[in-house]
Amino acid sequence: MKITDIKIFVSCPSRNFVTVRIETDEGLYGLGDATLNGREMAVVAYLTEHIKPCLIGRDAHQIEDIWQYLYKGAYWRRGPITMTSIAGIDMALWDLKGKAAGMPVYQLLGGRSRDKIKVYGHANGQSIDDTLNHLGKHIEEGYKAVRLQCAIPGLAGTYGILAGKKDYYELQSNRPLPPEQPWDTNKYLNFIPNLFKAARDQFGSEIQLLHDVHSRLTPIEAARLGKELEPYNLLFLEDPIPAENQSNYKHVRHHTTTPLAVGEVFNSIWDAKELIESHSIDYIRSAVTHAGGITAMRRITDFASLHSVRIAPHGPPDISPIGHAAHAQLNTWAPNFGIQEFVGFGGKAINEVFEYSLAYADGHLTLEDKPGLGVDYDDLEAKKYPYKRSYLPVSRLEDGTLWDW
Ligand code: CS2
Ligand code: MG
Repeated sequence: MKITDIKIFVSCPSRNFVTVRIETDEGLYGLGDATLNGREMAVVAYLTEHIKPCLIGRDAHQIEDIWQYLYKGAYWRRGPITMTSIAGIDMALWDLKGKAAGMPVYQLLGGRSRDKIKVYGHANGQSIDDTLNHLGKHIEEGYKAVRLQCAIPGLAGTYGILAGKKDYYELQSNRPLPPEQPWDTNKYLNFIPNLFKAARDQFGSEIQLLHDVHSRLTPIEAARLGKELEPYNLLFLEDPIPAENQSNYKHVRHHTTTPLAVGEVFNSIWDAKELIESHSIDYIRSAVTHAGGITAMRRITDFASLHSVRIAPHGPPDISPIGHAAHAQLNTWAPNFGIQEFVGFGGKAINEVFEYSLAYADGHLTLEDKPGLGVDYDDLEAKKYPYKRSYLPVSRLEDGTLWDW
């Protein structure tokens, strides 16, 4: 099965998505997600200029060799642009292999380990009451696990709580440059335990709760937060500190029994190696779309399982339904699956452009058995939704100092 063409599409049916379509001489095509939020066009250039010309004419069945060729063969290894580009190609090749075999990708990985995929949703609000109302709605919809984020009193704007009100695309409609948000660690640390206390007081101990720090703390601050949240029994505390220094997680770990999760910005197994080997974390949150595809995530998953670490793939709205479908295939197989982040697919336009065989019910996703990833992409329909330049915000302290993500 020879690769005859590789098409790269960019569209914005509510969010920007980069979609890879590998075409073959057997008439089959495979689809992959290569979306990197805020850096979409850099990935498009890498795919168009540096990957596509090297792959035309190769055997689409040689997934491993193509992965090694794009990773080891590039000389300049790793990095988000390279690894997201490799991911788009790798996913499309797994989709093709599944279609050629007449089997869903999870069968090729080793078969089904579970019937359905447990997910966590996001509850956000401008106040504790607001956030708890949103949590209540999730519980009514059957969610067994929910992430809580709340506006920090005294801070004008908090990342992650805009859902249902505005998103950054709207915020930027007249000025497509990175928005800026204030950050104050003291206000944050003094407030967050109150949110979780209120949630447990109102909803009891059954519902699993999570929280995302977005890497804003130092190790000792994260240790304090982890300790103060222990009475509220979180499923995990996500990205408490930046992870460039993998050994920093040991400090947090040694001070608290709150489980820790990290990995959404990782782009290779090497970013997680020490964290996993030293069992400094409980969940690895890397995404198929950003960590080099299914081939790479299968390796990360197996490596993590040796160290009692479970996978909890990053599932934001800035991963396309193709990336979510790849996660569903991986999660159906992975013996050490933990939980999947899932906030829905954001509406009508997405559903006109993408087809996928995933359905939410009662706190879980189920995957319909279809060959490959079980997805499709309508490139003509997608033309109605052209790319819109957009950025994630940056954080600054009150005195103007640029702060960590
Ligand atoms: C978040 C994301 O889903 C998460 O856990 O951290 O919203 C993240 O900020 C975005 O995906 C960045 O593109
Ligand atoms: Mg996160």
